[in-house]
Amino acid sequence: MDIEKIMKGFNISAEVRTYGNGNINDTYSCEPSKYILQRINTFVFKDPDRLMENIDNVTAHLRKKIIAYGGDPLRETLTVISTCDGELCYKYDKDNVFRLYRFISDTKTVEDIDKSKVDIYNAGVGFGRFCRMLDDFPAEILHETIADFHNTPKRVADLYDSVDRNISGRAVEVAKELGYVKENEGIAGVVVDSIKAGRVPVRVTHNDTKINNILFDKNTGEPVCVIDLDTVMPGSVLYDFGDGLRICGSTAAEDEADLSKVHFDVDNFRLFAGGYLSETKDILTSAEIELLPISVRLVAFELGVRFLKDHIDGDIYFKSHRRNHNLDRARNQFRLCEELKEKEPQLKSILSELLREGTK
Ligand code: ADP
Ligand code: GN1
Ligand code: MG
Repeated sequence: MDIEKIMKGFNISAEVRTYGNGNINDTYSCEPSKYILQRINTFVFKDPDRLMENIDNVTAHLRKKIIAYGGDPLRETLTVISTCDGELCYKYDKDNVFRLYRFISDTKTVEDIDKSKVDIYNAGVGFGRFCRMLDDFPAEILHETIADFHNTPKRVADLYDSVDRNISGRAVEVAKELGYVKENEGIAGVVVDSIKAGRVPVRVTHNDTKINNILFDKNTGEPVCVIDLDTVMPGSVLYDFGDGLRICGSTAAEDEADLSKVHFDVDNFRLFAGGYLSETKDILTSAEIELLPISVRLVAFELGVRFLKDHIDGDIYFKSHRRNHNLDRARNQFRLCEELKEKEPQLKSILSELLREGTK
């Protein structure tokens, strides 16, 4: 690909280097003028124009809020740089679509294995604040960038379809994992059924709250900016809380293959939940609060199902860096689910304590 042509499309000239650890898009840093260039994964995101429209609208809303409380809008939310033609992304060709952001300096990202106790608390604060700032965002103007993204029963049904197609021939090798899904699929509807019944509200949510989707201040460690806004859509706060904790609560990386290292740490739960609730306790409903403990197992289960499906499909969705990478990820998530099942009563009492204490 002609990188210079892409840079010219944005009217900049820069040295471009691969950057970051995402599973979906390709990210590059641009030097010396500081930008982040991203190739949007059009296999995953079928309509980049609508996706960028969402990001433009959401960041405009956040910018107004940040200015209103006296924050720095160039630091605390993403700034999209338009192309020379005034577009929000540059289409090199049908499959190679790029966007450019201002690089947010003096920040760091934290990968799941490197997280400290302070990072975990601050991640909770960062994602909780994001949820609060979007509480009055007009959800009806958002496009659904991936249909049924957190529809867990649909994810399970899609896995079974992949097993029937068995494109890679791997389905027979994963009978044990498929048995686990069958045995535990009862959890899949716990949030979507509550939404359908009108018990749990739909809000504007991030939908991909891994700790490496926050930029933290390099010096103070405080959460500066929530990034990776491709999946900001109407959804449930329970998926954001659960997704944050399946990463922040785990003692190992999401793809750790040695399952003896994979545990769910209830102290990490206390920290993330404390941070999250310090921002959101006044907006969450009692039905949402009730489901917070089980949401962690629900999202770990959903991700296990998605990784297993991708393994069976022949590794076509998530970036895979080694043999059986997706299978390792799936087993890791199911291992977490098992421990979470035992620990849920403990999580419930921690939440009650936090809410009584006022969540410091
Ligand atoms: P993916 O969707 O592939 O996960 P992300 O949008 O999360 O991609 O970006 C990948 C990495 O690039 C992040 O983890 C972060 O380190 C870095 N990054 C992204 N946007 C910015 C930005 N505006 N300023 C500084 N770093 C950024
Ligand atoms: C993907 O892009 P990234 O790495 O932040 C995925 C998430 C998964 C995550 C698992 C659009 O997120 O849903 O939880 O990998 N994003 C998409 O690591 O599918
Ligand atoms: Mg990311």
